[in-house]
Amino acid sequence: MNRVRALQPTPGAHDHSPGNQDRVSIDDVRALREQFFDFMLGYKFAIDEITTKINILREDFNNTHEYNPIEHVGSRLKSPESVLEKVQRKNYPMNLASIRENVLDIAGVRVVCSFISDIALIRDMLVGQEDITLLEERDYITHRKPNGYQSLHLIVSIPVFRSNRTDRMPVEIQIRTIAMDFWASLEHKIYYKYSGEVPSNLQSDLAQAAEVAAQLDEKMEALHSQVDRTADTQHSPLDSLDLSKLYGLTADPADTPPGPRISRPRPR
Ligand code: 0O2
Repeated sequence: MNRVRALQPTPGAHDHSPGNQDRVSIDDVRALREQFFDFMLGYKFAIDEITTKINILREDFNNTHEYNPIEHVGSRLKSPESVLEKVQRKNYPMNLASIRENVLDIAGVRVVCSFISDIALIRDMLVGQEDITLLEERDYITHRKPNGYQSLHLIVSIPVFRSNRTDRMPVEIQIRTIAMDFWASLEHKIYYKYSGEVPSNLQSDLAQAAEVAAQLDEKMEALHSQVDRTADTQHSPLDSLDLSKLYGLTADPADTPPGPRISRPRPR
């Protein structure tokens, strides 16, 4: 296994006392740690910015269209070990400037949608925002990976307003359906269990499962658009104006007339 190379200290931060040219002092280590913490904090703020944007879209979309295309939003900040492992694997120079320039997935946000058509919807709503710049796009849905992986990956940059400066930070946004997410999380576990050397029978089972997941997505999409067409014709102009959600109020149960609970067996 490769050993991760150490991060180079800030130039000029060495202990230069005689005989100590190559030794790193405790102050160097402390300074490096603070620098790295500040560096990573910027990515954490970038995740917060993107997550807020997605939550706003979710709430607004729900309000405007009475439909919520976002099932789940998750995020992760790449661990220092994974950042350093990637720098080493890709042979990038081991310093903060190089990491900033080359490792664009330190901040990661994952959006899980209900239907395939929601993916483009979310993508366009995010990329269309004034302060978001699209840096890179990888469409693993149109071009499924050989192992079956499907997802839309965007690398975007957004401004993060710090106390003394504004930094434009990259964020990797992965957008996928529930079925794609289900597949990817299992494949991820299998991949790590076998340290990347997945036996060929499992590989072909995974590829088959990815095909089934893709077929399920298509089927659900078709059902969804049928239901959508029906719902369009069933809107009542007498719908009441209910602002309770806006103010965090819930209806007083005393206002609800008691009635029998009717439970119908679900057809099997
Ligand atoms: P984690 O734990 O999700 O952060 P590289 O980082 O070099 O491997 P690259 O070229 O930067 O990859 O980007 P790529 O392949 O477009 O996307 C990398 C990320 O996408 C991975 O991050 C995974 O989250 C996801 N991904 C890509 N391919 C697969 C796959 O085959 N299976 C699964 N389950 N996920 C995949 P990390 O950092 O590897 O992992």
